[in-house]
Amino acid sequence: MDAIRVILVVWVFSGHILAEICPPDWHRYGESCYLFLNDRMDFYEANRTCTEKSRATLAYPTSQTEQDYIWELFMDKSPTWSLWVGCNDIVEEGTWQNCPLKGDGSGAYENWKDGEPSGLSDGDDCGMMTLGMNGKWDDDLCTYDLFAVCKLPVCSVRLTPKCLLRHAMEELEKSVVSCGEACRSHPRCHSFNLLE
Ligand SMILES: [Ca+2]
Ligand SMILES: [Ca+2]
Repeated sequence: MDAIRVILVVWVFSGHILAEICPPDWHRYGESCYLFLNDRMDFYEANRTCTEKSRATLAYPTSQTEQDYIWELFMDKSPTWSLWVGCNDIVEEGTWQNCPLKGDGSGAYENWKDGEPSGLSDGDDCGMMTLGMNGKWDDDLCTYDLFAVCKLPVCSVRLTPKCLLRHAMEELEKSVVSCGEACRSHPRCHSFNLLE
């Protein structure tokens, strides 16, 4: 039984705790979880890999702070290649999915390099954060092998509280409040952990 070390308790309901967590090895930022894919792969395989992992999607930032966070995740790996951003105009040339074009009036976040997406040649249909331009977006061939980051919303799970009091497990099925009360009843208990 693994201890869940970081739990954001947002709600106590019917003796259960609603906790928001990310899968193991994923990074939490805001209300989302992120996973860096260590192997380089083309856009299609990167998408497929994200979908196979907890039904995630290829990450595309919707704010500058999220762009910065994803970029930092990437730069921590001392990369030598660029990173996919989950935007493309594969279905219809010039109609971009997930990423708005400059000045489209939507007000949605975009980070295109000047003059991009250029779409100059067939197949320049996939967005990437370019290493040489500090993460600015460019459209290029979807068949390049690049790094990628998957994203999914934090998972809400209900936990039945079990208390670890004074290094002894006590299963208190009523609620997290029971753990607090049990701790208070022990003269030397100053805190308790919740185990799943
Ligand atoms: Ca294109
Ligand atoms: Ca381009």
